[in-house]
Amino acid sequence: MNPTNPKDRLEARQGDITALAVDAIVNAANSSLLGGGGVDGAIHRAAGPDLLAECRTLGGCPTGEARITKGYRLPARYVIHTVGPVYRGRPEDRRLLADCYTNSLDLAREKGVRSIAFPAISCGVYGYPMEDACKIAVDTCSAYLAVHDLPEKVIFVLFAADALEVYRRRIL
Ligand code: AR6
Repeated sequence: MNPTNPKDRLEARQGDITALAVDAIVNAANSSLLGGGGVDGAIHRAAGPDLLAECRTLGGCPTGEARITKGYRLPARYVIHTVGPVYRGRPEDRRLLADCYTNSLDLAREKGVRSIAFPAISCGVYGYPMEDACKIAVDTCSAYLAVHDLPEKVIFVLFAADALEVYRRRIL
């Protein structure tokens, strides 16, 4: 157990997640794991075609679960693909989104990942309100870090300045 405040191991930054030289980046994928738009498209473009070839061997991924691949041409060693819920305002949306974070962190820890970066899962095409999703992301990761030494560091990477502000306020 790490005695420090888990929030000291959380950080929010603005930018493009594909540029980050961390041990693992998380992809907000769909259940086919065969690519798409948004951050998924950006990750596949930057990683190159070998990423899609490995994803094809995985047989998809249910909502809330996660799968891990290599990072290929990315600076990150691994990509963890997770499938967020399409937001419908149901109670299970919250649980499924929290599961995305916990299951991604479990896979990272199994591989000895020290630094991991998350995008705002479900906050684009899948329509999750940023404030609610941020609360779930920060609180779930914070609770996880309170009981695990790995990953040492979790970075939330936000595309937009207003999203960054929402995260910064929650982490303080
Ligand atoms: N770096 C960081 N954040 C990004 C980047 C980037 N390069 N590109 C977009 N974002 P979305 P979802 C932000 O739609 O809502 C795909 O087609 C974006 O501004 O990528 O989980 C999948 O295949 C937003 O805040 O993911 C699925 O079909 C956040 O990342 C579907 O979209 C997530 O937006 C998943 O939808």
